[in-house]
Amino acid sequence: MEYGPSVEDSSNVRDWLARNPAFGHFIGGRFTSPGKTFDSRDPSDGELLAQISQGSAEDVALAVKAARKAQKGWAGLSGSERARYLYAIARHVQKRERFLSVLETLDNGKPIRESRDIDIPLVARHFYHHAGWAELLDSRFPGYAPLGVCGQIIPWNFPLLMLAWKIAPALAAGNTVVLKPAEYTSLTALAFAEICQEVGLPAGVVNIVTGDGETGAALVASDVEKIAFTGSTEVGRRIADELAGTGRKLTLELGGKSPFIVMDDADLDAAVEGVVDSIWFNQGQVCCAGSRILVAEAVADRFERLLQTRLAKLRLGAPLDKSTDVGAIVDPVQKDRIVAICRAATDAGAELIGGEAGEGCFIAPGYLRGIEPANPGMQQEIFGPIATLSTFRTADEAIELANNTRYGLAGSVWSESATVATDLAARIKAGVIWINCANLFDAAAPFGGYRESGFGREGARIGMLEYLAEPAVKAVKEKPTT
Ligand code: TXE
Repeated sequence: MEYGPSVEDSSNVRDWLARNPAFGHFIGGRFTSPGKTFDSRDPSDGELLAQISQGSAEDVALAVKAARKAQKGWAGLSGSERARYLYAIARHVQKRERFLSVLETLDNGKPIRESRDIDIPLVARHFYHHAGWAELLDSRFPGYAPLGVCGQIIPWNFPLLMLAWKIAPALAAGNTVVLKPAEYTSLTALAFAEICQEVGLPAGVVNIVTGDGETGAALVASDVEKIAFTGSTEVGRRIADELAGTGRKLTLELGGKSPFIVMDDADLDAAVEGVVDSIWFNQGQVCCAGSRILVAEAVADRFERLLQTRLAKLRLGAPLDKSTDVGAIVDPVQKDRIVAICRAATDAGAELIGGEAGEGCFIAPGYLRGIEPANPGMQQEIFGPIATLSTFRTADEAIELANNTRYGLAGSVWSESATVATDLAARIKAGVIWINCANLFDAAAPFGGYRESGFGREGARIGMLEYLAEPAVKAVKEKPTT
């Protein structure tokens, strides 16, 4: 990859990788020796970054054992003692912000501006927020108890941020965890393990076992008290089947095909900028991406002209270049998937504007126009930088199109009228609705979906409840007084 003058310095990350050519798992506070390994590569140029261990069922069992051994002691600390560790983790993440951003970008292919300005700051914010919940635990959740050991399986689109969404509330509530990162992006989770060591987190409170779906399946089959999963609807369904009847707690955050509705009174320049944040951010590899743009017919031509002008200005390129808007897709397998869905969409009559597949893992941002509601491009999650564009005449028609999906994760509404926007927002069947904005996240705002987007919420008070066991109701029969 050719690097210009605005390329972020990656020398300290490369030194760290040179010192760590192969990683073991992080179990009981220490790194194990690497076992059977697989390659972790920079998707933008295929460079080998490190060897990652493929976790076996035995590795998972050792990690669960370490987590179980640590759990009573961790739960026995007062909430404010646990908060001290979470605050320390947040501060260490901030201290290593540049390092973690570069590592995330190298491993995942996302633009450095995004990992530096969005992913890593949100990671720190998530730990700060949940340190607050640890402090408040006894007063806000009297009688509640931690679940025990939580198994957590995360995807590759926001690797360290998804780790924070899982680990921070679990620890605040007094649980210990075994987390499995996605096989494409394990490196920031392993750097996070170092942070756990640096802050002196008691051994076994956080355990990280790397590997692919087989490692994940071993974690699901173990005797942990809860599984928290973020990933594909297909794997989520399999996990739900497996846990059915076991009484173990489960939360699932799965795919989406979220509507992005532009009304005829919307600020069109702002709405076009919203599309950039919504579907071209992170190469469209965002579960809540506003991937179906629905525009009022009266403003559709003007909106599309503005959209094309903005699209032409997006810079596709080296993820470490600070001027890059759209980086690399995480892996060739995912790139092929995106290309295949786009082909199915054009075969079914849609026209693809932009969206050319380039060398390696690059796909230019684009959108599908002239697309029918039943077209596979309109129904399947593309999980790439390709939106669909269609029009509607009335608000009722907009809602009908918006809800014509098996998913229900998010939605975005653009209108200058608060009444119109809030009315539409209330009629979209989705867990998160943004008005005149898109893809804004905060630890204090619960996140999660309905239908095939999964169930359970992450973040805020409701997210804490997903990691706590309700108090038992105790009835005492009083003796009659004589
Ligand atoms: O997902 P998987 P993939 C969607 C998106 C994407 C598609 C496929 O449409 O194109 O899914 O991506 C672990 N038991 N999303 O194949 O396989 C796996 O190792 C337990 C949306 O990467 O679901 C990884 O850690 N775990 C999504 C995690 O599950 C298993 C984010 C996700 O991988 C397992 C990612 C098994 N049997 C993909 N098989 C979102 N909601 O944001 C795999 N895993």
